[in-house]
Amino acid sequence: MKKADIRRIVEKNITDVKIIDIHTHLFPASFGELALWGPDELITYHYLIAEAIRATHINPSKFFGMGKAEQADFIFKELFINRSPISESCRGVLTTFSTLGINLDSMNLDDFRKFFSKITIKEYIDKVFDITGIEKVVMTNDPFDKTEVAYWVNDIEIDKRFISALRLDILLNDYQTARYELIKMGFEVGRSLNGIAKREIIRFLKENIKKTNAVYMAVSLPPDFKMPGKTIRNTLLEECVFEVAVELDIPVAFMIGVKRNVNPDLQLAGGSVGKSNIESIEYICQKYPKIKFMTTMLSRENQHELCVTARKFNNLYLFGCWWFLNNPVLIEEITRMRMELLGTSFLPQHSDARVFDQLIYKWKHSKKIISKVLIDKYEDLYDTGWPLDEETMKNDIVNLFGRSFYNFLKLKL
Ligand code: RAT
Ligand code: ZN
Repeated sequence: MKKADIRRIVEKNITDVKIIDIHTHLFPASFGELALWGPDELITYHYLIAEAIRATHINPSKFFGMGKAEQADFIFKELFINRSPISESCRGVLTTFSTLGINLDSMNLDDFRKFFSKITIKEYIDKVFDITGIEKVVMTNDPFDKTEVAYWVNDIEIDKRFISALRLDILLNDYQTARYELIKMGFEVGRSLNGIAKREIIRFLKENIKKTNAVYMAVSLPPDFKMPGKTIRNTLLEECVFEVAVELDIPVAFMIGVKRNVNPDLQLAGGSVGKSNIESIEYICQKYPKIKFMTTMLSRENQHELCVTARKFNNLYLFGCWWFLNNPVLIEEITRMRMELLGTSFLPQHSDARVFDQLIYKWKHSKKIISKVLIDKYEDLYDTGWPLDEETMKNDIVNLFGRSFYNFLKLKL
């Protein structure tokens, strides 16, 4: 192999690779209104809502008082027409449209909407999977979300490309609400978190994992999350969630560092970031070697110590550049650092897509950066005199885009 071949090999294999997107908020078409797609959903993504309210100083309640199409028109006019759409979220919308073959010259949202009026959601989902090379997406399944729960009935048809993950935010971050809901569902959880309540919560978790066929349990946590320590959350984690994780051999995903509702007026867009405590991760990985912990952290400041911790514990699997980290400058920095400290034993990216269309840009943008980093790394290897081999490089890429997740879960593709 010549040095000049490296770029071609990496780019070809990254173009062809099948992706497993391990954290999204997508639902199959059979979940009705929960399956979001199309330009109005894309443009009213909460990342863009935050940018539009900031740029225009519009009163948030006035903004949220508008209908979906009106909100999309407002954001499009303010962020795309009155200003250059250079932020990552704005650029994402344009990458999505142009990849779909929509001509952007008219700069007219109504023209772009016409493309979507001629296609059904089922056709569109197939098209997006096809364009992106995505094989599977992992959903975020909230057992306390009434709209979603109503769809999980026996004969619900689940498109095989969608995998479930049981989300535990309400249970672990708002136990009083969860307890109230659990009682309504018929679980015996009294005022105190005693032996009976713990057994009932374990039963609840196991029933939901079975019902949805979940491949991992997940929770997003605030920056002040600390383990060990006497909190309801820690008791629930150590005495219920971890019990189930061991018994069913199912991983637990920790997404740490989100401050919810820093500005409640912004609704979903009102969440922020804070630096978290790495000792908690050291504690759980050390104390529970049999549990597989998937982890991503939201602050840039946590990334280096997280990589170092992953070197110490092979039950810790790092994934993705989450939310505010999903910007080119940070994806590149974090991916380089992870490769330099962990080789290929991590998963560089997940999309966090809420709207199908987002899969197109999130993966297109990330692939370009991961490709650039890999080319650099292989060129550095080449310079040592090491004989690079195309099959091994292909295998690295397949692992980085999802197979390592399947291996970690011991699942078959
Ligand atoms: O990225 C997002 O859309 C956030 O709002 C969150 O959903 C976050 O990804 C999460 O899963 O909590
Ligand atoms: Zn998410």
